[in-house]
Amino acid sequence: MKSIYKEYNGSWIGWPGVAREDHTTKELDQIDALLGKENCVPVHLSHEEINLYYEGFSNRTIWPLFHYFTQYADFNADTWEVYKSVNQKMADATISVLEDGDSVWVHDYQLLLVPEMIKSKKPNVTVGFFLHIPFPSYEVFRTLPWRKELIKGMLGADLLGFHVYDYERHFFSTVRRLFGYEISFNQIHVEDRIILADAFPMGIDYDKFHDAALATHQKPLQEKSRLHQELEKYFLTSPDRRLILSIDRLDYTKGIPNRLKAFARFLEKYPEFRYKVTLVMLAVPSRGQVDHYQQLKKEVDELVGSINGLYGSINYTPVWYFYRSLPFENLIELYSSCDVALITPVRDGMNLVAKEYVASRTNKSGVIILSEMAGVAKEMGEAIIINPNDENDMAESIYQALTMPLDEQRERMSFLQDRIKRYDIFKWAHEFVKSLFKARDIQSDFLAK
Ligand code: GDG
Repeated sequence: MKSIYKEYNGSWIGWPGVAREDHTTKELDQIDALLGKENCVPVHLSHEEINLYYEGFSNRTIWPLFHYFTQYADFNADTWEVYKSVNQKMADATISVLEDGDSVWVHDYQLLLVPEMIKSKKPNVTVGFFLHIPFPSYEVFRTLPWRKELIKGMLGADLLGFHVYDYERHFFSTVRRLFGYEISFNQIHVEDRIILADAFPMGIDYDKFHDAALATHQKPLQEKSRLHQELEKYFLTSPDRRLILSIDRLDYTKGIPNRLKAFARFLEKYPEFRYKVTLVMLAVPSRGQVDHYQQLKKEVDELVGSINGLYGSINYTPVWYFYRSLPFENLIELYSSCDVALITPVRDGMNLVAKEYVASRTNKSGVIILSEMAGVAKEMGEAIIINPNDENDMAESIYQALTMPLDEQRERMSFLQDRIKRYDIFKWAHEFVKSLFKARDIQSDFLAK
């Protein structure tokens, strides 16, 4: 987003990620001054707001509900109140730097009420909104006590963006069922306003990943990171060794236990691959304050332990498990060293890891096993598409990936690379901004009639 807000001479408004009480007034002033130099407008939050708004309503209610984990969704009137008040704070901070004729782009599920809060005070400002997670089916969304308020909030936007058409379709049916507004093609008619909705599959900075992967290969051995040297040694010990990669935030939507169980099933069914195939699993700590995340961590730790206990030996560890985040350089080394990417979310708005893996495969080898529940699956017909709830099928797909002829891998990867390179992050952002201006023009034509 950096390039976009600089290109349009914009301001970046948001929470700087630290609690207000943890800093003195002098430190906060220094933070504000530094951010101000970059045209960033900080909105400071207290511990209580972070707890109830961010960890509370955002991550204990909207996140599980929108990812179809209805049993995890906590419907709590206290967190809802704070969600509203923090959204108002964000809207007020935005309004304070807005002038008539400006455009605003609001991002994601933490700010669903902000579009309407801005629009009601600044009707001559064009508001765009992009949702980075799925929008669920109405049958799931309707369980939320504040369903109408959230939709009203989103409908303050002139343009609503989703990763894929399915999410847009669910949103339309929700709007129709809750408010009965007329919808034709991708336009929602709300009294004297026309609101546009569209799918914008988010891309990545393709060249950044591709160039970094090329640079990694070209480095002399002694300049490579320790991780990379170890990876190369691993392959040297036996040429038929293979690595399968798994990278996510440790989140229950990512299907990490499903993946581990499928890998165990694969080792059980195909013993000839034991000692040859290792699953490299990077799980980045995330939302550790929320209980469901703590339970997931325990489940994953136990599964890794049991697979390594059952199939490991003194010189073979089936799962290399990293519970931490790694620097970008190591991420690239993993992407470019692993033969297979195993990406099995049970729900995922898009999933950028799949695209980053594709961009990093400079020699065009490599296979992606991809859940049909990820938005990215719509753009990746050349991957091996699986249902993450079908352990047997996933185990078979691991076998298929590891035995896929190189020519076929290259053919599939070429198609994927062309597509992901063409619709990269810059194209995505420009397409959104272009549509936002179009939404503004449609609205003014409509009012002029
Ligand atoms: C949400 C939606 C949607 C991961 N580990 C490390 C690291 N990463 C980076 C990856 C990738 C990003 O984090 C993860 O992005 P995803 O898209 O896979 O998933 P979410 O975080 O859940 O993102 C998702 C996305 O928003 C965008 O709209 O695709 O569906 O859930 O970029 O590279 N980066 C570094 N070290 C790590 O250890 N440096």
